[in-house]
Amino acid sequence: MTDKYFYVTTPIYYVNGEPHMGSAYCSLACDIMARFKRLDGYQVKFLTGTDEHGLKIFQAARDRGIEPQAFCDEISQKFRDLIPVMNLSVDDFIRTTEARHKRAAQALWAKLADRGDIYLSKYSGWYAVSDEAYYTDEEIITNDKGEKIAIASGKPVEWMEEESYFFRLSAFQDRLAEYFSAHPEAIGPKSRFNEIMSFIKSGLQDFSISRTTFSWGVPVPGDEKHVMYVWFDALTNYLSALGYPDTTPEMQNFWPETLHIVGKDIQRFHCVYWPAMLMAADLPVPKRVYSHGWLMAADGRKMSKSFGNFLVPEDFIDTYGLDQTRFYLLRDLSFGQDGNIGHDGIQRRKNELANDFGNLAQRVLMFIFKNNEARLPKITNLTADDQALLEASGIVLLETCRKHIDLQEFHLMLEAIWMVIRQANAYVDTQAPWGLKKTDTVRMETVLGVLCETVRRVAILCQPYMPDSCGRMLDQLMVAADKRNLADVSNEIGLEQGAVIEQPQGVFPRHVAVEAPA
Ligand code: ME8
Repeated sequence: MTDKYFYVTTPIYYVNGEPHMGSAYCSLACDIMARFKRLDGYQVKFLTGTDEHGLKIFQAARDRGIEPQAFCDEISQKFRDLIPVMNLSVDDFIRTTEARHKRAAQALWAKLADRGDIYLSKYSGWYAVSDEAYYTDEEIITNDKGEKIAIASGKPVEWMEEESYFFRLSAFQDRLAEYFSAHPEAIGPKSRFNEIMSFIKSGLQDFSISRTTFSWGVPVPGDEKHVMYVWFDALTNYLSALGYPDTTPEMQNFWPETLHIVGKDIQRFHCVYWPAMLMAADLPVPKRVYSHGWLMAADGRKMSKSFGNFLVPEDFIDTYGLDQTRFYLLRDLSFGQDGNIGHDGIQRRKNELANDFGNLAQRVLMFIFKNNEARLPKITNLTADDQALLEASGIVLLETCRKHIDLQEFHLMLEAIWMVIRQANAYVDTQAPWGLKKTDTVRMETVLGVLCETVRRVAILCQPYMPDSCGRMLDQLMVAADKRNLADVSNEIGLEQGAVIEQPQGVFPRHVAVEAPA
């Protein structure tokens, strides 16, 4: 049993609309982290779920004319349905309307209240329901229709005044600044670190954490006319799923071996409010929070449920394939930055997969099937060229991938793998194994063997991105199910030399343009 633990979480998605490419993108990145770490010998817990309280959800249910719980049940299920559609290796799905979550949120509240970090006061300010956030006078403007809107989100705001509990965030300013100065790796990408540090240093205000104007929320312990502010409740989900407040084995093992992946719009909640709440509860701060960029829509705005300008994963999966979609999203975009997605892009990347990786594997395996009695080749007497390729695809590549994955540099990891794939394709051209068939079959076998070994290693490393396709490629290479871990990528030859293969089937087809009907 391993003693390495890794806990990766998506944000819990609001159930005010159905899942779209933006939610799929974040969940997919978490899935790649989870799969990579499992292959690297970690015990992994991959958590996702839905955020179901607050005024926004209450109003969405009312607009549909159904009870909030029934509304949440229906939309939450759609997020659950995304799991098989995207082949996400989720271990747990949390809903904030579940008893285990309410219990955890109330326990955390009670702990903070006991310590004197929660107090009752009055709140007034500009509230944007769709952001579930208050804004100051400076943070709003009047638009050309005469409506007051939040500058940051463009969403309408209204004046609200209510009795509210506050969390004493101001008391944690110095501790947060000290903590992050000592642990810069706790916030990624690097560019976001400075943003958070200057926000902390600009002075933290206590923030309102309860509401009395509606009741769709977790009741505040000891004062049931208040419900918790949805963000207080929501952030706690990461602990609820581990069994907090009990000292469960999951709490002990997975906290704080945690990576929260979130959109950049909610990094402040995760990098300032959440760590302060944890510090107040005497709990350690998550190892890392990574804020990714946005998928932008063709209209130049963020793809979002409230703008209704989004694509859904099926728009790509049905046309181009699931693994192609997974590959495309993380290969084409730089994860920390905003980016556009579209049909031209995915067609190009699907063909890159087919031409570079698929074609390499398919022509080598087909040649072996036809010309080497379908036996995986024997590798003998390595030349400098052989060694160069084997070294490039061994430990060096594995270490590069580990480094990129730990920084959530998915596109750089794939680029590093692609450099090896390109090197392998160049090696095919220079070694011309097809010609050796007539002149030197021993050398031919070595060249084909080095290529199969390279494909084996690359397929192992690409499994987190394209689990199904790489699995099929490894099947064709006769790689046993228990020999597909990252530890099986080394400078040693792992190929089952001499094993008999079945007729190879192409794993990565090219994109075929469908003619418009005449
Ligand atoms: O913020 N591009 O939920 P949410 C990329 N419930 N990612 C996008 C995206 C886009 N266009 N649109 C959405 C919430 N996302 C809270 C979170 S966590 C304790 C509570 C992704 O449904 C992005 O990761 O509005 C964002 O953080 C997430 O969807 C949740 O958005």
